[in-house]
Amino acid sequence: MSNREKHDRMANAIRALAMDAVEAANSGHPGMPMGMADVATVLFGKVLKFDPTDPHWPDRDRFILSAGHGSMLLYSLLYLVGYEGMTIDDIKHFRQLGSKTPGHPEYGHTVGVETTTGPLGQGLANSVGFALAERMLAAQFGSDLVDHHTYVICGDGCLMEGISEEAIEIAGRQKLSKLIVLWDDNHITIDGATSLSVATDQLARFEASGWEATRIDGHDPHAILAALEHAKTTDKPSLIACRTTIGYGAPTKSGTNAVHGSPLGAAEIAGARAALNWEYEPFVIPSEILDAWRLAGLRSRQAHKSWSQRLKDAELDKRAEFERRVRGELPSKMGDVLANVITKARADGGAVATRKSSEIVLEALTAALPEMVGGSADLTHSNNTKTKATSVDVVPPAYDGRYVNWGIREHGMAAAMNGIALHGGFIPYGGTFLVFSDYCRPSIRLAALMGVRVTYVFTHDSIGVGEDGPTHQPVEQIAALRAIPNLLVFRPCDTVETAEAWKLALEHKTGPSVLALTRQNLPLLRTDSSERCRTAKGAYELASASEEAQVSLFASGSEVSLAMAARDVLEEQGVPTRVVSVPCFELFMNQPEESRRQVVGKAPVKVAIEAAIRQGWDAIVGSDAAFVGMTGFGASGPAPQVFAHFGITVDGVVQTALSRLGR
Ligand SMILES: Cc1ncc(C[n+]2csc(CCOP(=O)(O)OP(=O)(O)O)c2C)c(N)n1
Repeated sequence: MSNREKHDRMANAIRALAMDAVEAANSGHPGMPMGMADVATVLFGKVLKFDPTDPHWPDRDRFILSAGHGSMLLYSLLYLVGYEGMTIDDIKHFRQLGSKTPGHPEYGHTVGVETTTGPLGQGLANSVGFALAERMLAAQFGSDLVDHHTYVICGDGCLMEGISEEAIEIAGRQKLSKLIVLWDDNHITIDGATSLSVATDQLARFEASGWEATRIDGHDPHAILAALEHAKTTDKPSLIACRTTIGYGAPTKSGTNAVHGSPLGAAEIAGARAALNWEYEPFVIPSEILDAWRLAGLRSRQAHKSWSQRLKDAELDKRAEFERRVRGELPSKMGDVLANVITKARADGGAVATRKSSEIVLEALTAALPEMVGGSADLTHSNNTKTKATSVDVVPPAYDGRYVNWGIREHGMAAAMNGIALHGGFIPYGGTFLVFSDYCRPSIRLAALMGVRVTYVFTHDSIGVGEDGPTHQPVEQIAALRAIPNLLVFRPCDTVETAEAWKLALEHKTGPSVLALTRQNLPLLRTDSSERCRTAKGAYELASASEEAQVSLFASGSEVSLAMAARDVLEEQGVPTRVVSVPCFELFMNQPEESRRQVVGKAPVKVAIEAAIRQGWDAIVGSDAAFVGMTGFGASGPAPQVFAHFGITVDGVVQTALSRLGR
C-alpha cells in the first residue's frame, strides 16, 4: 500500500465511523468529520504528541475540537488510536443516554476530551488559556517538563461568534506561537453557504491580530503536514485555513448544508462507500487500517518515556511541587494564611469595602499559592485583583508573570480562564464588574458544567455602585448566577466572610465560584473570635434575638450590616429580632433539612433583604416572607441617596417588619 493509499484508508475509517454512527443514532453531524478526516489523520497520525495509555500525561499536546458538533471526528480518533475506554461499542452507542459518546464532547465524561465544546467559539477561546498556561508553566518549571502545543479544529461558526475576536486578539498579543488553529474552511453552515452571512477575509483578520495565517487544500496530506510543520516554527500563533468539502465522499450531498447535521440515509451512505472504495460493513475497520491507527497511537511512547525520566531526574522539591500543581492540591499552609488574615482584620476592625477585603485576602493567598494567576478585564484597580505576588504581568517572551491583562474582553477572559484551569497547574481568578458577568455567562456556565475551579471576582455588586447608574448597577445578575448549577455564588458581608469565601472557592475543586463584592465600605460584623468557617454552611445566625424571636432578618453582603442596624432598632422597640447572614445560597441548600430549618427559625415574621431582585429568596424564606430589595433597574446618584430612593434602608426594614407584626 502506498503512503497516499494508507492515508486515504485511515481517513476513510473516520468517515465511515462518522456516517455509520450518525445513521445508527439517527441524529448527529456527519459532514464535518467527513470533511476534516484528512486533516485529522495527518494531525493524529503524524504530528500530535499524545499517549492513549496515559491520557493525563501533563506534557501531551492538547487537541481541542472547537466545532463540537463534529464530535464523531474526535470519538473516531479516540477509538482508532486506542484510548482505553473508547471501544467500537461506544461508537455504536453514539448519542445514547449514558454512553461515552454524547452528542457533543464532554470534559470529564469521555477520556481524551480536553474541554466541553458545542457552544461555538468556546473551544477556540479555551485554547488560548491552554496555550497561555503551557507558556506560564514552562516559565516556572522549565521546558524539560513543559513543552507542548495546543491544536484546535474550528469551523466557520466558531469564527463568526464574537468570542473568537476576543480570543484571537489575546492570543496575538501574547504571541502564543504554540497555538495552532485548523479552520475547517468549507464555506457551509446550517443555513447554506457562508456567503449568506459573512464577507470577512479571515486570513487578513487573523494577521491583523498578530497571527500567521495560511490557506491549504484540506484534502492534501502533504500540504497539511507541511503547514503544520511550518506552524510549529513560527513565533506567532498560526491559523491554517483548510479548504475542505463538507461531507467529503457523499455522492450527492457533499459540499452542501444537507450533510451538516442529519444522517445521510442508506442510499447516500451506499454511494459514499462506493465513492470512497470502502467495502466494509458498518462499524467494521479492517485490521490493517486499525493496526496503522494503533501504531500512530504508539508514536509518542518514547517522548513520554523520556519526559518521565526527566521528571524523575528533577530535583526532589521541584518534582514534588510540579506534581502537586498538576494534581491541583492546595498547599497545607493555606489554612494558617487565612487564619492570620482574619485575626488581623479583627484587630484592625475598621470598615472596608469587600472588594478591598478580597484584595487583603488575595495578598496573603497569592503569596502562599504560586499556582494562583490573576487578571482583570481592564478593571484591575476597581476589582482589586492585583497583589504584590502577582504584580508581574504575563507577557511574552518570558511569561513568568502571574497577572494577565485580558483587556476589555470579559467573555474571552472567562473562556481562557477555563482553558488555564483545564490545562492544569494553575488556579485562575479574574475580575470585572458584576453587571458584566452577563458578558462572561456562556463560559461561566461551561466552567460549572465541566466542574473546573475558576474564581470570578465580580465587584460593584449592587446599586451601591451609585453614580454610574443603572447600566452599571446589577439587579438580576446575582439571581441569574445562582441559577447556574454547580456554581457557588458568594456575597460576603465583611472581611471575615470574604476570607471564608475565598477559602471555600479554592477548596471547591469541582466547580467555579463567584465572589460578589462591594464598592462601598462595610463594617466588620464577625467580631467574635471563633475560628469556625461559618460561611461553609451557606447561612447562619449572626445575631440572636434577646428573647424568642418575633422577627428574623435574612440578608447577604452589604445588606447584612443594614439588617444588624435594623435589629438594634427593633430590639429597642421591644421586638426580639435575629439576623441570619446568607453568604451562599448553594452551600445552604446543601445542608441537611433539619439544620436549614434551624437557621431559618420559627419567627412569625421573616424579612429578606438584598439590593437585588427577589428571585431565589423564596426557597429560603418562603413566599410569605417580606422582601426589601429591588423590583426593577436602579438609578444614577450618590449611593446613599439611591439606597434611600429604593427604600433599602434601616428604616425601610424596620417599617416592613413592624407592619408585618401589625404595629
Ligand atoms: C453558540 C452556538 N450557536 C449556534 C449553534 C448551533 N450550531 C451548531 S453547528 C452550527 C453551524 C456551524 O457551521 P460550521 O462551523 O461551518 O460547521 P459545519 O457546517 O462546517 O459543520 C450552528 C449554528 C451552536 N452550536 N453554538
